[in-house]
Parts: sequence; C-alpha cells; structure tokens
Amino acid sequence: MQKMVNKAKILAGGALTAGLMALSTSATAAPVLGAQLYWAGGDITITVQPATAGYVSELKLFSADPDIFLALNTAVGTTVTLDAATIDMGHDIGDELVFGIFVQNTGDTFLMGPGSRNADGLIHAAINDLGGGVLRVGFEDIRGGGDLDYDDNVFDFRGGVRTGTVPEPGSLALVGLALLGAGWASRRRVRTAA
Ligand SMILES: [Ca+2]
Repeated sequence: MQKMVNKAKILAGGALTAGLMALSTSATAAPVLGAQLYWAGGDITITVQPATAGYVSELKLFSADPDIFLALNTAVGTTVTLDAATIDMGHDIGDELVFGIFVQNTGDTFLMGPGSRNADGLIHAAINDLGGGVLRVGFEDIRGGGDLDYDDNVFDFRGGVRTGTVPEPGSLALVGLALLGAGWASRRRVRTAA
C-alpha cells in the first residue's frame, strides 16, 4: 500500500495528491485494534517505549519455534534487532509475524491479532502507524482486557515489517480511482511522446 501511495504521489499532481495524502494519513493515524504484522524481508528493530504497566512482561515472537525473547517492557529506551536470518528460519516474506507478551506476574500470554488467539477471547494489541516507517504496537496486559487503552506495554517496530492494516473501504476506493487516473494520464503521455 505504501508503495502504491508513493507512486501515486509521483504520478498524480496538485490537489489530487494533497487529497490522497490527507486520506492515507487520516486512515492510519489511530491505533487499529487486532491489527497484524507481516514480514517484509530484512531485519526488524524494536524499541521499548514508556508505558503504564504495573507488571513485567516479555515481548516475544511467538510464530517462531521455539518462541524468541526480544525485550522486557521495563527496558524503556532499549532497541533490539530481530535479524533476517533468524526470522527466515520460520517465516517466508509476507508471512505473519505473531508477536505477543508473556506477563511474568500472572503467567498470561497475549498475542497480537484477533481475540480468538487469547484465553479471554479479547483483542490485546493495537497497531498505530506513526508514519516514517514506525509501527507502534501497544498491549493490554490484564486478562479480561483491563481498561482497553492498549498502553500497558508499548513497542516501536521499524525495518522489515508492515502491517495488514488497510485504509477504510471508502478511502481505499478513492485511492484506487486516483491510481487508475494517474495510470491513464501517464500512459497517454507516453503514447503522445511516441
Ligand atoms: Ca491499559
């Protein structure tokens, strides 16, 4: 999606581009509950952000076997690298990377993605696409969902990772139409030139 929008920025001019950018920004500015992460190839870096948890949790990659410990939520400011070779052992590019937290105090594990993955049936993580290649993932660390503001544990993901989040249907259709229009315009220019 990001690539398509970039392409549109180059191809489409003026007000249309401004409109597109506003649309794509507004579509990704809020945390998306239950959103998922996918491997885009390459290393991934994860930085522990300040958060509100009273518990100590371990961020792990659970779609690896055995799961891979990455960081404690209490290690604020720490950046860890999940290197491509390690990811590649259990994943192909495009595969979902299922991260989650193991809460040391309670023994609970909560995974990103749909609530059906968790013992309480609830969504425990949200992704906020901050732009600039930063995907901010926030977790709720209490069984039953706690206060559902997804700020108990917060981690910023960068590098070879993307989110499955798509713009809302309305803005997606508009982006598609704009791309179609931009494609037509560029083809016509090529034809005229030839
Ligand atoms: Ca909370």
